[in-house]
Amino acid sequence: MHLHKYEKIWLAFGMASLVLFLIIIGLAAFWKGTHPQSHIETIDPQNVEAHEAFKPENLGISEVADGKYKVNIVASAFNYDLGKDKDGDAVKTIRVPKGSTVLFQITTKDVVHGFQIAGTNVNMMVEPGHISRYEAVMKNTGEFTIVCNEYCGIGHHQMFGTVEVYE
Ligand SMILES: [Cu+2]
Repeated sequence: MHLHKYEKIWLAFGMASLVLFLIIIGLAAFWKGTHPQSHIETIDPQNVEAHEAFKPENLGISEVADGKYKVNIVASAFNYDLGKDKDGDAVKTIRVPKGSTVLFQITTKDVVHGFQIAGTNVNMMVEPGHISRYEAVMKNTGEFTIVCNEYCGIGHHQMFGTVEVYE
């Protein structure tokens, strides 16, 4: 079969772009750790308390095993509910030791929110009716701000929290 010179050039160009895209996806997934959204499990947004993880007493951080933690969060306009401390005040800071594995489980009662821990690989979209999960290893010490990166209304900029990773 005879192929015209220009046809060969375009075929080569097409194949090279495909290979380049696959390399970029591969690097993003395996080197940068980019992950797809994780909201496979559904939940009734009107009644998130019915789910074991989102009962008011189960919100916030809990140690699952040595060096393994679980953080349950309910997002709503314009707050991240991280549970209450022993004085009954709202928790605003989650503290974990360096190198610990933390599973973040989050859902929302109202509108779409974001859950990003700036400076880490944790970045999820939180949609009503879904549970978003991501497990991260906290490799670096410091204070990391939890920010909502999906515009959710007038008080959007007031939605934040802190993750403190200590030595
Ligand atoms: Cu927001």
